[in-house]
Amino acid sequence: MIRPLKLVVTGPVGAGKSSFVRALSETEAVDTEAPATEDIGKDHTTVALDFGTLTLDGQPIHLFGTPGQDRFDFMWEVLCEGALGLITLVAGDRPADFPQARRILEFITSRTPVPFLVGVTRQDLPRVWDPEDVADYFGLPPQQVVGLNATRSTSSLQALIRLLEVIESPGFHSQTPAVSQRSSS
Ligand SMILES: Nc1nc2c(ncn2[C@@H]2O[C@H](COP(=O)(O)OP(=O)(O)OP(=O)(O)O)[C@@H](O)[C@H]2O)c(=O)[nH]1
Ligand SMILES: [Mg+2]
Repeated sequence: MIRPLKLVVTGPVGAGKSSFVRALSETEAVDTEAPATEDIGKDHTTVALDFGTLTLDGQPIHLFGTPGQDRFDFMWEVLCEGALGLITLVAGDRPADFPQARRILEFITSRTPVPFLVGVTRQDLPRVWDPEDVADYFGLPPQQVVGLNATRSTSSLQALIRLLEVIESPGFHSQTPAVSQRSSS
């Protein structure tokens, strides 16, 4: 049996992590949503993990989604153990959440350097940030940032394929570029 590839999806509250796992999973996705105990702008939030599976070109993939809230940051480390790739989602119409996306990415990649992609969700809505501008924000090459609609399986699959390309190509960042590097580039 081919060993499953472990991939993790993270990002701020409401970025589309659970939607992404649900859109991609060929088995019924496991979610752990519970009523939100603080005002996070929605009723339910992931409190432990999302889990889904799919097979791509014969390769089984195990997809783990993290919670978005800081108070569950211990789960970010637990879920990223042994991960071969990471996708950090951020809602393209919520630039106020970009610093939180950066904090999560830094938290994870400073402990576990891992090839990653940034996914800018809600591309189907008006007035969203382009992936190119988000790449600038993160100080990343444009190939490491992709736009998507996380509620759609074709769009989510394209993002997942891009992550696999990043994993296979040398030369991409597996740690978040320092902020000073960004401003000087
Ligand atoms: N139109 C549109 N809606 C989206 C997209 N991604 C997510 N949503 C919606 O945004 C809301 C939040 O999505 P979730 O998938 O629950 O977000 P999450 O990142 O799992 O949130 P937490 O678990 O609370 O951290 C849901 O109503 C989704 O249907 C997208 O790309 N386009
Ligand atoms: Mg969720």
